[in-house]
Amino acid sequence: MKNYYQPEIETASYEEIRRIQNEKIVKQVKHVYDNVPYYRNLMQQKGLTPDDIKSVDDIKKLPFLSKDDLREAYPFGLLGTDLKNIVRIQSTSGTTGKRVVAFYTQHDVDLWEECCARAIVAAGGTNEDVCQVAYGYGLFTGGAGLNGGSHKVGCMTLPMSSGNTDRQIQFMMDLGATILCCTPSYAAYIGESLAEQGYKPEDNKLKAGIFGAEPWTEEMRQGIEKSLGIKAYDIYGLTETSGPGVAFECEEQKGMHINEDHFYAEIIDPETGEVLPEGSKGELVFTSLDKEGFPLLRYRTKDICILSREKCSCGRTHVRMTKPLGRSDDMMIIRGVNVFPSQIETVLLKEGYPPNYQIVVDRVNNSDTFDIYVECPAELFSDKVSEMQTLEKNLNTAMRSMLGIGPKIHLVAPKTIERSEGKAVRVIDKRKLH
Ligand code: DLL
Repeated sequence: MKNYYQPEIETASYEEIRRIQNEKIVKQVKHVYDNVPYYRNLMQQKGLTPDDIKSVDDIKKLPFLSKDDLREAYPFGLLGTDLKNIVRIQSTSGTTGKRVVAFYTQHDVDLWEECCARAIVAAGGTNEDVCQVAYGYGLFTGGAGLNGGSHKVGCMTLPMSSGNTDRQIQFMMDLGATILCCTPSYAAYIGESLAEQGYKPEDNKLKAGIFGAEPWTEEMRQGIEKSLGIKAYDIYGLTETSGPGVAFECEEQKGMHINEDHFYAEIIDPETGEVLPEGSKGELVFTSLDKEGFPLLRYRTKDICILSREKCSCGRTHVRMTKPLGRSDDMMIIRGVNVFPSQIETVLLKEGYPPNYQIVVDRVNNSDTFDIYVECPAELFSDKVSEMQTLEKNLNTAMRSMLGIGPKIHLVAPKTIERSEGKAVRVIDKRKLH
């Protein structure tokens, strides 16, 4: 038997989904125009009024929003309603400069949790399940989103948050968790830890995992499925659109269905902004069709992917997206934290180092390693190991306070980092995630 959380909408015909989207977009554009002066201004610059948007086909006329707009409008500039209607905020893992704060009304929280509930049911979840949520709780959207979805499905929810792996394992085994929600790298780590403690995959009661928030490969999926004895499902989302649950995998495990009744997806050429036809690889852009608190129109995710309307055997009709195949900006996700090379450069310059550096990221035993090689200015360079270690330690502290995670710093002799004649290669990402 097929399981859906909201069967009517999840299996609605293409025409029905279009009808709903057309109805919602007209209302939403008016809502944004009337309540978000920042976006009204962008529309006016293009000579647009809400009357110009009569269906989702007209969305392509609307201006884009990017992370830069979010930064400029921080904190309240893109708020879509009176603050008294807001019941919650969530935020990204970036630092102050890069931080995104998203606002939710109760309606928005319900909508978001329903999207997560759809993902849990698609992974086989029912009210008989025990759902262990090991995504971080707090500002990060992972814990809150899956926690809410699990409640809606009626699972017994274990609000573990991330970390404290021994305790995760104890609760998992003692309370008989059947569904695990966390990042894929943490799932792999939990798998390894279970094996180290002498458990075999069949010793746990887990049947499924819902893993996302960072890139992961098919090989990693197979490894996790084997070590935990489960089926591992991908889930996608971003703080700007609400959080996890914008798209999720079904039993086919072949791309993620986008919840199209809430989010209208486009693929654009990241250079020109032109909308590309179905099947093209490009940057994913989302328009939220019915959010009240943070109603972003045409938000550029920077995630590169492909959309497909190929029929899915699960019966869901919503368009599917591939895993993100890369990003059109230089953001890296290291141990779940968003890191931009520009932040690293800022720290180096502030601490008196030249911007000659190289970032090396790798994945060893399913966890990310993060090294930065930095040229030491001649006046600071010393042949005393202890002096160099002190410099490295200080730089590590400065990086940690900017990025939220601490890289291993390697100070190297002046002029030893290769110079480039074209674009400098600042980042060497060996993780082979795409
Ligand atoms: O990571 C929301 C989330 C939480 C998704 C839990 C899934 C599960 P942010 O911290 O705002 O939100 O980061 C969003 O993470 O633009 C992608 O680049 C990346 N990302 C999210 N899900 C996936 C995935 C959450 N399944 C950014 N595969 C996005 C690859 C993903 N990358």
